[in-house]
Amino acid sequence: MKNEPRLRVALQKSGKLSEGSIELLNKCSFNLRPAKNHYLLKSNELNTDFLMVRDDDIPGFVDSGASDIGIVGENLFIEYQLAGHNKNVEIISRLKFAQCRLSLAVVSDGDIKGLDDLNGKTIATSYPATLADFLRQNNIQANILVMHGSVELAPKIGIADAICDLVSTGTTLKENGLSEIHILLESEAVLLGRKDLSSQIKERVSELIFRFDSVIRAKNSKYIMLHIDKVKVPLLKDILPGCEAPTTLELHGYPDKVAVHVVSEEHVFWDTIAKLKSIGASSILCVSIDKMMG
Ligand code: PRT
Ligand code: ZN
Repeated sequence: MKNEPRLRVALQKSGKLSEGSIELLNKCSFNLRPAKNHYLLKSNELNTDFLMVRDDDIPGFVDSGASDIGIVGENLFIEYQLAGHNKNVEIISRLKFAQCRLSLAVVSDGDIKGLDDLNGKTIATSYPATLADFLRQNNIQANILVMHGSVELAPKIGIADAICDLVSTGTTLKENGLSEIHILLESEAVLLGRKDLSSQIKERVSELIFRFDSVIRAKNSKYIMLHIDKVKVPLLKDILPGCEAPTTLELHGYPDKVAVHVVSEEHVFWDTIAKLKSIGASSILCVSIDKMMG
């Protein structure tokens, strides 16, 4: 183990991706405890070093070999590719957190109502390559003003007519008197990897992706157990997604009833439980799953 090359993973040090990245890794046994001035975290798990950097540096780190893999928002990777940098890096896994969208937004009570009205106007953004590509594809002639933060301020102070920025809940747009008029792309956190990883590193990356997938699949899944009349079992598949072929066990002393065990990979809400009860299910147990392996 000592002579093996260490797996290098680039993570965002602080920001909207850091908490989700650390939470996911810690559920995979890495036990990371990031601190303010720690830029390099070492773990014995899979012989891994974590490089804590700004997200903007991560695609380049992976591309150049400074790290083997890294977690970024897909939006940032698309920008990196459209800016013409991508040579040796690709998305190797989707991580199902930090969901957001890159949208065009305009002053809510202003003159711009649709895409056509953007001709001749100025749009502020931190994603100039993605915006330029969109404008080109839609035949819109607009100016791009590059800002590295506080993009929502631009229309207010008169330096732009519209913005192209990330939106999650939409609260920031609302607070700044802006309304979304078009979604350019949807994004989530992704794992980037270099295309020419050595076989030793590739093996560990595959193990890491296996662990990520086990945790991600388990996140929304529930293990459900219930008792029900045998004849009602076919009705379960309409209520519980994933219940086409449930495990059933006979209940001692109740020949017409069975215990049903099923993993549902979709959210189980209170109304799901109410529907189960309405077809006569009883002794319903709904259990969170830690990891789903295979
Ligand atoms: O310092 P560093 O360069 O590392 O971080 P950063 O400031 O460049 O990035 P950061 O932490 O803001 O975002 C990192 C990544 O998180 C993005 O590239 C996205 O992939 C993802 N992400 C998910 C978001 C959001 N949700 C998000 N809501 N990134 C930014 N926002 C901002 C958005 O720019 C806007 O200002 O949050 C505001 C809108 O949020 P709502 O909820 O009010 O709509
Ligand atoms: Zn950044």
